[in-house]
Amino acid sequence: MTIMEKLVERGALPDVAQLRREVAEVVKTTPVIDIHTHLLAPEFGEMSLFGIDELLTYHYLIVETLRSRNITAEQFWDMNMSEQADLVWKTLFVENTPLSEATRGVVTVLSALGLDTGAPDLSEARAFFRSRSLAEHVNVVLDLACVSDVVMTNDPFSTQEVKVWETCTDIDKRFHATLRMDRLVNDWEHTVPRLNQLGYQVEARGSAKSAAEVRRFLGKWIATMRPVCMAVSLPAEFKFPDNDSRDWVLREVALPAAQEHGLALAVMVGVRRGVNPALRVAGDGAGRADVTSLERMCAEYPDVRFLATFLSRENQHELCVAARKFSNLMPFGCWWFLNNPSIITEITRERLELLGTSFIPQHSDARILEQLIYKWGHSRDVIAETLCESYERLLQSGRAVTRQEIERDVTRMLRGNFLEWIGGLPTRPSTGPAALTAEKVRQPEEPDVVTTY
Ligand code: RAT
Ligand code: ZN
Repeated sequence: MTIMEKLVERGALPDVAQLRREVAEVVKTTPVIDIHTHLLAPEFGEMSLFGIDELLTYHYLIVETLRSRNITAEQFWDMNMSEQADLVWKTLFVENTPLSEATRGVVTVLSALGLDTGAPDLSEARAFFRSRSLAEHVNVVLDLACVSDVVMTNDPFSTQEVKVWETCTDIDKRFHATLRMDRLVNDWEHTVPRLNQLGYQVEARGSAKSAAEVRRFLGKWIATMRPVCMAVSLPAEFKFPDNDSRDWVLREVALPAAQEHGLALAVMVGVRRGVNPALRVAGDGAGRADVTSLERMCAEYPDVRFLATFLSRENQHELCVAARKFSNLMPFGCWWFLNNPSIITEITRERLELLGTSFIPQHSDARILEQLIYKWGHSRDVIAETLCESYERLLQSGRAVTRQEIERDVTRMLRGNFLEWIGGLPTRPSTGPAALTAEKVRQPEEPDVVTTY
């Protein structure tokens, strides 16, 4: 008996066409845990975004509209949301062909929901979304996207969000929190007075007492939100170690909190905020970062589990190499400007070659509910194709895989690695606001700062 005959006897798939079909099916039907989104559960009310107007005014599409139309950013921002959505539709979908990834995404969503992808205007789509109940719609979308769990981005300084955490008794259990650290880590100067207003005695000049106070603040929010992890975006020029307030907050607050509460820290490196401020939420850019800073953090904090993604294409290979050196480092996702089929293909290939299945191939970064349909649909196609190539190469080398092995590999990448990293999904108590937090939440009424995270 040949080796291949032995493998076939054990259920392996030596036929390439069949292998491809099985891989495509497994990747399509394995429910994913979406480890980074900006979605909020329906209980967050108007902060939970869905529908055609939200889809079309997604910041990725705003910049594309401004490139194809003779209109200034100021003129665009002066319009109301439905006028903006009408203009985006007319510009990118009627007068131009929706070839970019973000425009094709809208097409994928419309066709999944049975809506006309070539409509002259938005009346049909608007009527459709008006007729939906949000609760039912969430189920349909999660089902179509095959997403079992959504990880939100939660800002403990957002007055609007805090009100919900304070009062809502039962937040949809499929939606999990992330404690977002950007304001603390990246905007310490403005965060100090805010913490003081909230009753925490913190001074701008870092002291042991200040650090303890901020950790007390985090402890309260960890008890309330039960986050799956903490997360922070970092600029392209991020250095570790450094002599700035960011270094102090990381060393004295964030990393000790990760150790104390056993929480992983997700770092998203390489953003250049406000490259073109006139574009507001759409004005951020990308820059090449220094992966050795992350390596130093992993080496100094071996007991902290890091999830990491870099925004620059040029950092991807170094990230894979760093992950080979540090088993407390988990690469994840193809972030933001990298979330395009050509780049996802390249990054996923590279990761498979260097790390096997020990990485998390994608997150959606969805801000609007229905984006889950396209972001996962498009990424799954690429992940399946890339996996097929790897299995085919393996077959050429003399090892055929079984359907069970394909399922094991895909499940590991789409959910297992994350679950293992965070030690399982936490459960939130659902017995009412009093149980959510021991301490009364004090939030002065203040308009929320508009952020891109
Ligand atoms: O992808 C995005 O929508 C960006 O605007 C950012 O929010 C980024 O993903 C982040 O989390 O900072
Ligand atoms: Zn994001």
